[in-house]
Amino acid sequence: MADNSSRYISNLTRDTYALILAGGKGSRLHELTNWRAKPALYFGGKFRIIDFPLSNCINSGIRRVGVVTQYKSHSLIRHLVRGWGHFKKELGESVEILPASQRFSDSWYEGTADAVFQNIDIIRDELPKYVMILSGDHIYRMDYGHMLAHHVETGAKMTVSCMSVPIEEAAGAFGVLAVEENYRIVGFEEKPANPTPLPNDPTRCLASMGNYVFDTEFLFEQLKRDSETSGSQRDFGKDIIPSIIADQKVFAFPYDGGTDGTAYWRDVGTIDSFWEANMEMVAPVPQLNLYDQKWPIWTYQEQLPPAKFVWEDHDRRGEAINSVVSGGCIISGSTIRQSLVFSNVRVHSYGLIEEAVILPDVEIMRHCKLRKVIIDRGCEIPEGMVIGYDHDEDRARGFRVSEKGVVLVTREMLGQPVGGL
Ligand code: ADQ
Ligand code: ADP
Repeated sequence: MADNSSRYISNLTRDTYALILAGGKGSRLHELTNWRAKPALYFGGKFRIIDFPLSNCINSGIRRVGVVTQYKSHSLIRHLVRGWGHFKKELGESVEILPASQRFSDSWYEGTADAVFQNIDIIRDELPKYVMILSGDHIYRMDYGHMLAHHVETGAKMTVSCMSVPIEEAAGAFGVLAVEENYRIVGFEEKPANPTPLPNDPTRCLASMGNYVFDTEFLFEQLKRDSETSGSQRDFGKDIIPSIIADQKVFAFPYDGGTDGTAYWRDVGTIDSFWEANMEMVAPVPQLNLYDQKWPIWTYQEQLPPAKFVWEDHDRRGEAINSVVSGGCIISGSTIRQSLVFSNVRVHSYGLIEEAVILPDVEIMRHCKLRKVIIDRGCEIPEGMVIGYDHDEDRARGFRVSEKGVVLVTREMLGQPVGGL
């Protein structure tokens, strides 16, 4: 790199406005996203998915951020206000919520490009040189400063972050790029059924991570042009990128995991991938290090007493092994293994909980056995209930059993009231 000093990059990040797209439906997560947008989904024992791109912005030195919301936004907005509402405009920092409000047209946000188009005036007010458009749906850590430096050094008008993934993972799921040796993008297909493999590896292809850097004026021109193009679905992947790669300098930025070289990036689009990504967090040495003080993941930090483990006079200890347990929890006389227990969870005696993702405010009564489950926020698991051992029985009780045998339980499935939390 010509000049990759931190001062050079900090000038770029200061001159950047980031827009996090957090309005998608996330329909393959079924009941987990019935009432909350996918970016508001809980993750990693303490966080919500949106905390990852937001923390990446702050840690990269991008301090002006807009979060575009649309579907099921109540829980997301509540989290943003509580956890991300303390930035000071006077210091040049802000996290703004940009709900679809029909300011420019009679319609809600159509595709992702329209979601940006409808906020052009807000971006213009900030006078940024670069606009970074980020997906609010992914779990990863990335220094966006490196991507900005790459954008400037290649002289690109638009840069797309990408990583190599197995062909079968990309098919129908990701935008797939073809690049020249210098990473100039020469081909792009949005979610092709048969992705074009990398020239040097027939088993893998180059997938778009859905994160883009634009020169601001170029972005505005393209959005305006697209808004006047009939038949456009107003989407970056479907319309904007394919329409500009032939004539404009559009480059790919290969993501290699950033500072520590570990390329961790997860799109938790299904019940199974959500459960698996959570399980990765309780591996003895996870690929994504949440304990790195140089790259903290910020979130809404509720004031709660410390987690407590109780061993009373009977024979069962309250214990958790290869697990994370958040504040406000009391684990009494039960064993928890390889699980994530979010805040304010109570587990009563004689239970065995394994490979479980227990969202906040859950109460598990005595003598329960849970294996390979996701328990949604606020559920009360009745005394003696066994979940995850007999899938026919799980289904008969109205629980959702995923393709890979993860059992999802919500308050509605248990016939429990949804209010009062
Ligand atoms: P997808 O993630 O499938 O593909 P999309 O559903 O458009 O694309 O979502 C992108 C982001 O925008 C998500 O964070 C979503 O929440 C948000 N979003 C979607 N519709 C929105 C709307 N109307 N208003 C506001 N926000 C909205 C994209 C790219 C692919 C790339 C993958 C990587 O199109 O090329 O491979 O991301 O996951
Ligand atoms: P989160 O756990 O993500 O904070 P909540 O459980 O608080 O989300 O739900 C978000 C919003 O959806 C709230 O306004 C809540 O009242 C509403 N909600 C949740 N579940 C239901 C339901 N089953 N029926 C109607 N509204 C619901």
